[in-house]
Amino acid sequence: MHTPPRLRLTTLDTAQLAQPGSGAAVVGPAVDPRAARVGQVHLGVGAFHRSHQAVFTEDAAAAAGEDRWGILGVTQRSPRVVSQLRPQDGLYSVLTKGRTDSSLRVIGSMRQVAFLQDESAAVLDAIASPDVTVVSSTVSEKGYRRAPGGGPDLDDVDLACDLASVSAELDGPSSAADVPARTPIGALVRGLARRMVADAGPLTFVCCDNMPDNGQVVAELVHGALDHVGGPSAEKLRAWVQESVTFPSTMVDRITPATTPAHREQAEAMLGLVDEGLVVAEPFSQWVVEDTFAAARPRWEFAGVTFTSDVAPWERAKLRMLNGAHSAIAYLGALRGFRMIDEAVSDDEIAGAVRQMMTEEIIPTLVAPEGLDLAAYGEEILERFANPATGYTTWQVAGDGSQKLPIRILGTVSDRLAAGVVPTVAARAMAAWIVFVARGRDALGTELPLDDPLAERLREVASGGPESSLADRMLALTEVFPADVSGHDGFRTAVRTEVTELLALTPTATPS
Ligand code: CS2
Repeated sequence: MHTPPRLRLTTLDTAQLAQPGSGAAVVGPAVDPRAARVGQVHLGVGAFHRSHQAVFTEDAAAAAGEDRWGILGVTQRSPRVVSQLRPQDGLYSVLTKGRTDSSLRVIGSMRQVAFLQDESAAVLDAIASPDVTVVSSTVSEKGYRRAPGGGPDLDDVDLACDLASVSAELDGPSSAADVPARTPIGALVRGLARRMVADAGPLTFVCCDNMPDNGQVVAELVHGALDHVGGPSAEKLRAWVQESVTFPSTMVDRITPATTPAHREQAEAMLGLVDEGLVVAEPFSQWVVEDTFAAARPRWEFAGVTFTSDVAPWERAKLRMLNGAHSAIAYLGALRGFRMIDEAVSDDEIAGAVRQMMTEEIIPTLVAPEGLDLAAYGEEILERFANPATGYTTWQVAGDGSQKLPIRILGTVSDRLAAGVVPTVAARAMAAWIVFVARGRDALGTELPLDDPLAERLREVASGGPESSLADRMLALTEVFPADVSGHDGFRTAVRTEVTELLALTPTATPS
């Protein structure tokens, strides 16, 4: 069979695609990729960044007629994205899948890609370049290497190694400064040191991960990390960062499932080119950003981004309503044997429970952001989840529960307990996670993956005693449950009851 050529600048020229906004189902970039210079460095160039911020940045640059907002996308976990995008001159497409229609758009804003471990110097130099005034990140909750109480985890060997190299950056060019950076925060701090030495001016760091007060979280990590830098110029660096670097908080939202071979086939048929960097997303896309920039930024407001002086109500509503519901559906659905989120949400019992959690347990803990009707927001979220074309798996959302659940569900639980009410549906969702971890298989007997940075510890605790005390053993995990939640008798009882019920739903493992 004839394989079409790969997407790259030359084949893009030949394809002669329509312009975005033309209404065509397949469109080309909104900017001329050849003209765009790098003005933004992004740490964590996974599917989400490519379906979300990179598109907003491209639209903003196009609307403002600016060619200075190309992106250098950095990957730190594996070189895969580099091997997908470099042979394509940074080009990739976003396949948008609504309930009935699909459309495809080639994005031209990703101008360079780098694998941190191998190309550390280029990344640090970019952070130190006067052309770059924005560094952003999507490295997932666990990528920040945060200590349980906040601040940098200095027991993390990679982060400690990065911080040990900061003073070498301050001493100017030396062999120590050639040690590859290993972590996002480490690369940022080293890059900032290089930037101060180069006198390249102020910079804004835009965190785009699903964490409350995400800007503040990174600010604390960076300032905390700097407290551990020694040497004669360390104090100067601390003062410079304080003065020259801001960390606005953001709320980001676009469902971006893992790309499957079927998506690739569909995209190839639409584009007539092979795209190894393809990402898939739902039509909805939202970005709310705190307006505290230290230097120039893309005119994202031209691309539909909301700027506000207070992102917190937006962030909290999104994390608790959308992500909280997503996680609840993922665990309850996976245990029942549903592989897809849309299938799980079409189950009346699951949808009913999640709707009840939103209206009775989550909404009372929220202050509605201006112009947002929370009840309608909840329904819109359930509709987005029910879009079968999006194709998100329960297993994917179920990953990293130990990192996600404290943020997504336990905040609601704390607030409801403080108000004197035991949130029983949230207790069921937490119980579903506990049984997901402990049983490791669904109602049909299929094995469930435990993809979590604490997997080993979770397994150890889950299997460390009889089922009758499973709920209590898991509730005692201080890495996950805050004391006000685990110490609450009413909540413990609710979780115990739900765990017993859910255990009865799933068969025990057959000894191998
Ligand atoms: C999801 C999110 O994978 C997950 O855990 O809940 O990534 C979700 O799809 C996005 O936050 C939507 O904006």
